[in-house]
Amino acid sequence: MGAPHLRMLAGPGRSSYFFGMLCCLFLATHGHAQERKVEIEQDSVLPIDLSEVIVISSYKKYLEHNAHPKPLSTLDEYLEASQKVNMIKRGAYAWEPVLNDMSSERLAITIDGMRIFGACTDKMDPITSYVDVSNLSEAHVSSGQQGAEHGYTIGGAIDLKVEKSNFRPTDWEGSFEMGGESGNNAQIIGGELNYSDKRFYVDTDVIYRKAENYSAGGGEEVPFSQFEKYNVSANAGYRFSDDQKLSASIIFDEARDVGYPALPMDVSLARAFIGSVSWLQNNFFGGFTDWETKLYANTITHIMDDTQRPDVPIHMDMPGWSDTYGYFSQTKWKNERHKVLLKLDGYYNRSLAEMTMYPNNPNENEMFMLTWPDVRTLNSGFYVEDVIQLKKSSIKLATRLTLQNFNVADEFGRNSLRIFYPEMEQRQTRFLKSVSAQYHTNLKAWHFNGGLSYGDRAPSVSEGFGFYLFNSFDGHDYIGDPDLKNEKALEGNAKISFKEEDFSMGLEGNYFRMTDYIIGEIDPTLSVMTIGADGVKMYKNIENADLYNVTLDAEYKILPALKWSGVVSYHRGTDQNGRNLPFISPFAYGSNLQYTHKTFTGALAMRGAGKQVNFNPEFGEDETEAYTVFSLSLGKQFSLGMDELYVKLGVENIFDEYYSTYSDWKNIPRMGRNFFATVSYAIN
Ligand SMILES: [Cu+2]
Repeated sequence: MGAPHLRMLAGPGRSSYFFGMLCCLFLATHGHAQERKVEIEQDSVLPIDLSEVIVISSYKKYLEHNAHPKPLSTLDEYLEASQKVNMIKRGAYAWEPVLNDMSSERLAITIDGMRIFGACTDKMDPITSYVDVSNLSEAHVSSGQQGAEHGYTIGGAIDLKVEKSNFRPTDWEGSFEMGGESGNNAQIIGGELNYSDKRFYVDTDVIYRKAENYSAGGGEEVPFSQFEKYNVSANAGYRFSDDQKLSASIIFDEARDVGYPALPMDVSLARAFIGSVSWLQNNFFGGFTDWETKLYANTITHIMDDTQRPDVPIHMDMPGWSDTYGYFSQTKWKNERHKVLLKLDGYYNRSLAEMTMYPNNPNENEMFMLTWPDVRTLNSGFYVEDVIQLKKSSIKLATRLTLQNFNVADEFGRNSLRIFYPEMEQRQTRFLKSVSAQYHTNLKAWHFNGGLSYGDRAPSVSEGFGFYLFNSFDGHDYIGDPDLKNEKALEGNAKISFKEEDFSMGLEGNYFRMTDYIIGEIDPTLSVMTIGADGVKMYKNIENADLYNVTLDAEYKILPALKWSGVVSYHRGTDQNGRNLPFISPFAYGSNLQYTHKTFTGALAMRGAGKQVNFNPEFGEDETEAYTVFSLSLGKQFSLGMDELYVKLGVENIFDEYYSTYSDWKNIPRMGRNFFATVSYAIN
């Protein structure tokens, strides 16, 4: 099963030695970075869904898919390379996924179907920061209500699939990997050891990453961009009979000394324990099959730290905790015409965050606030879908019904919010619904997909109950509103594609008409809590928001060994007054040329974006300049008896361009020219 990889990345000193050595071995490079190529198996899961599958690492897999430009990339880099996902960056670590111009609170992000919620009031710890490529086999990206299987959502879902040997008769397998990068002196080391037979399997892996401050194009160092993290995980399964299997999984992830150059604070500790037990039975009752039930629990601790920063006007301690307990149970049924999935799920989450301010003057009192007032969320959902096969086409109908209860458990926290909302209740219940219909048909090489759907969502903990959460992007303190209405979205999507052996092309678009869109609006009557803040915003429902996304992609096999792919995309987001919404991508493009011959691969990639014309200063945005960056990578595989050695070298941002993108928090620049090297060794 997949072995973990380690890569060794080189820093200036150590790396030059390392690179020199490798360069003597061969001169090829392959894939590189910015436009990391992602394997896309569109339509392979359910032909009807406009989903994208991102194949993540695993030693074996990147031999199979040796297109991977940089095998020991962070998970964030893998996601960023996909067509549908963008990433908001506050530093070099823990980027926040964006899908259809929507991020955390509008997405359902799961690990093997498990719900996990970050413990940071400032979004420094998206779920994706608590796993690593060593744990995962792939990420499934579903757009809009097509992601409703994983929970209520507006923008879509990203389900991260944990890699498992899964009773394959592979016996013992292991691998070792090292990587290095010159741009931030990163070092990566990892290993995997697995045993699997028909009755039993156990998989273990570990990965460690350490990076110093990175340098932007031109060589300028970006202070507070360092990080250190490690991740350990184990999965095991036991087969009781042909029909019944039990499996368990645990992931431990810890990051320390993580700098967030775009934010006023760093993180001294971010830690997660993620555990689950599953029961799988092929035959359920009646004609139902594939009955899977999972129980899970996870706990996250997040400690922010401003002690490394110079000139802090007032020192603050800001810890946060998030614990989630949940389950799901699902089963399938099918005949010639129908494929049905039924799923029951639920979770209980507790989110608590505090802020203590320590005035410089010892005669002043410390000030204590609950920024998340111990909010307990109980969510229960029911999901059903039916894929109906017609003569020349198929239709998928799906619905999710959800009951969501909030309980603001802390009295001090409730009383703080009652300053603004005197009538606020301790508990509230919301009923959420999603319905969707997707259609697919084809005529020879032409395919058409189209869909219509409706969904809504409850406010997030911050939107509903946050108390003076400072947003450094627009310089405002944010206060939640417990009485917010649910946000609703009517969504339409369509795709026309053409597929032949050597050439394929697709034009895809979607449109979200949102009502009661939740966003922070300035309240001039309130005064700020954070020293230096420009004002206070309250979360509000605005009348409407309209979001459009259009993507055109193509792939052409120029020669049997040479393939070109390219993509351009356009996005737009406005409210009822035509006001630009924040974090909407400008026109963007990418192009990738890939050479694969026997054990050798090479890739040359380009990626860029136009000037950000539709920005909005109210949300802290300015006009981000256009950019284009190039990268190159070369890979070669060697067989050493039964074992395999895989080496990959590359350079990202070849021309050392100084740039930032629309999703870089406060325009922090991206990394400049970055050489990387990866060595993987697999023992069979
Ligand atoms: Cu934080």
